[in-house]
Amino acid sequence: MREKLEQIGRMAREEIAALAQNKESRAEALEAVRVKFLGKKGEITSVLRGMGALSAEERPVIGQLANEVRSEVEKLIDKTKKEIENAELEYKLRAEEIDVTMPGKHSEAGRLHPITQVLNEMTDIFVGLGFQVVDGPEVEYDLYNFEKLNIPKNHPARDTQDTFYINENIVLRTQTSPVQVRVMEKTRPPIRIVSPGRVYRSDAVDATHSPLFHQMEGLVVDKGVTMTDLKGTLELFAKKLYGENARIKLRPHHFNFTEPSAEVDLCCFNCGGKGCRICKGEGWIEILGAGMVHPKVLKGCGIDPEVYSGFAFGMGIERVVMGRFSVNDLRLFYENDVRFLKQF
Ligand code: 2U9
Repeated sequence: MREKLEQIGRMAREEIAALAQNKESRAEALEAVRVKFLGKKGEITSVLRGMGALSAEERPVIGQLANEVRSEVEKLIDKTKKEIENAELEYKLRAEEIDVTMPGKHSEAGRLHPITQVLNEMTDIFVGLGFQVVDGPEVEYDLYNFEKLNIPKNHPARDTQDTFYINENIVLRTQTSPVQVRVMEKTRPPIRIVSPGRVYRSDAVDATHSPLFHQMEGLVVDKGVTMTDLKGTLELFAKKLYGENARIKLRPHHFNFTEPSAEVDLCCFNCGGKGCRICKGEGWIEILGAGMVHPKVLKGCGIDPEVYSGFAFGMGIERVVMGRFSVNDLRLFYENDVRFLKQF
């Protein structure tokens, strides 16, 4: 039995030492060794079980030897376990090491499209003047897009040459005015709103035309609103957008939805009115259309024109963006060429 125990001790030492070669799953292999020698059915336990057959003199001697071998194997296993754990931790720390001196990975930040940038800037100016921003459908009833704006059935704007029809009664909105109509129908004055957004016209694409473009319209309805309020508001807007020296003038015009109506010109920001390439020698650049809301339009939206009056204006955004960034071809804004868009 002595020899058997000494052999067990030797075998355990050899098997534990052999674990060093086994780089993978050393922890599991060590556990297997523990079970083999120290487990309930292990080698040492079975020797201890057989001690009943020994003589009274041999029993304590072999018992002591068995305990010594067991404690030696236990210690060896514990020591090896710690070594394995340390080695694994070391490996993990190395594998997860971050070299803070490595150059960073550059991720390019996106930016807003130039049209959105200008649209936001214009919207902010009106918000600063107490206007609310409203949105509405881009697919509209012709009732809201034309009829309620005093644009009769035979009007050229209604022609399929100019307007995209979904069916007889539904169009892609050609202006954002139907948004204002919807607000007037639902809201009691005072009303002070702007409606920025996409609009559609059946135009052939060229440097200054696109079947999809952007507009911002505004509407103010209250008691005692006059043309003076319109001019003051637009003058303030022009100064905020083009700088304190900006000047505007109103030219008589005709729109079905406003009476009187005007086109509004901005004194050329390039030459100051002398005439140059930008303003085509005129000294002035047309920037928007405006007028006093037609009494028929107010009435059609449930607002009494005897009590209330209002002014409205509308402008194309692309023209402002082109002027701002000195771009002379509208198509560039829709081609999504990042090399172009990155510049703004
Ligand atoms: C309601 C009543 C009146 C909106 C207006 C204009 C004048 C105008 C054009 C500018 C360039 C369209 O993009 S463009 O081609 N717009 O000239 N728009 S007054 O008048 C309204 C709107 C809603 C209920």
